[in-house]
Amino acid sequence: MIGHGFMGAAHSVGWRQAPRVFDLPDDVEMAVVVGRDADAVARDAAHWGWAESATDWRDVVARDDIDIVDIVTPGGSHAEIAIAALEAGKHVLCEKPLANSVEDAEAMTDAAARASARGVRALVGFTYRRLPAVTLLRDLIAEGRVGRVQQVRAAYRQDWLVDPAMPLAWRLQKEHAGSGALGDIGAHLIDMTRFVTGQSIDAVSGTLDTIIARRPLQGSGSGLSGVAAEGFGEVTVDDVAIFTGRLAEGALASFEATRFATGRKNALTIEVSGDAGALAFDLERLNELQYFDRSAPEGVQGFTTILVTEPSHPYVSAWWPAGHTLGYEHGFVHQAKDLVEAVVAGTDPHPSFADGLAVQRVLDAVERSAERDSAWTSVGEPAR
Ligand code: 4PW
Repeated sequence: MIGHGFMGAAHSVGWRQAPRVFDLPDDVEMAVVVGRDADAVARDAAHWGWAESATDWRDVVARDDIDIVDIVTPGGSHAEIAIAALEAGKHVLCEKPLANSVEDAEAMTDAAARASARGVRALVGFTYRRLPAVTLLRDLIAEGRVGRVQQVRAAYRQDWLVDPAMPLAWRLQKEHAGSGALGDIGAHLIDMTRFVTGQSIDAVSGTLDTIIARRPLQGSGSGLSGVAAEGFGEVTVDDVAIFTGRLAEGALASFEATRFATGRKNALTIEVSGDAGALAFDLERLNELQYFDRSAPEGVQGFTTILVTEPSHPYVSAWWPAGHTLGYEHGFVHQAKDLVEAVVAGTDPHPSFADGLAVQRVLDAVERSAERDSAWTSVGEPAR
């Protein structure tokens, strides 16, 4: 695993738990975790159960005893590491968003396609796909439970930047993160919309806003918190991204990605409305799915709550008895399980780097739209 911040912790839980909970077709050995600070990465390796730590990812990617490279660094380094790993014949799991630009995402997708022809697999970490309720939502739409999709409403709301004292973390710097709320959390909405509807997003109209343009430099910290150091720096990404998208079969989707939703910590919601029914998911109630069936008798119609905790639901049977709930980390366990199974079976796992590139094209189109007063912008246009 290359990187050892917040996502490093989440992925470590995934690698550790997957072979214990699921009956995987091969062993998982947590071999080595890589970071720039030798002491810090050694501490995390010991804490999370990796056999070794190292400071040079190139040495690790070249090692014969490594089969899978898991990339949990900021987006600016994804392309170089992922392409080197794929070319060295390693299967790759890369955190989202796939890259910081369409150009890098295209190069990665080309490398993944060449690697796939040699039996090497690539997966991009849109982990929320693997929550049982989100997979079930996709399955129910595919079964026709909502009929023709007519509208999608998706929002991802956090508030960790409301405090002006929150320091200038890497997620606020374009060179590391590519974009702000748009790429970090809006990317989840784009992937989830594509996944559950099975449709591409073909055109967008968007607006971006940066509410606090200067912040204290970061002294220490990782994830969504940090401690300030002396001095200030410029925020070079968006704090808020609001956009609409046109799906391939014509439906309109609305998206809001924000780090300024005061009081909302990690609130992701999606609602899909169709001519036969509707389905709604809320990450803060991730063991539930709301379903409205228009064919139910008048007078008893209403959204019903499906508790996605039955052994028949996706991934659930490997965990606890019916009704015993799951949490945030389980998507990472399911991701590790699915990648190991795909590697052993010789199949390409989803979401592929091509899916990651499709998300990147939408992110890029939203930025281009925002630069032109929210003009509707085709996603298929060549990147800037
Ligand atoms: O991918 C996202 C992150 O970058 C996460 O799912 C949540 O928002 C948690 O951290 C950020």
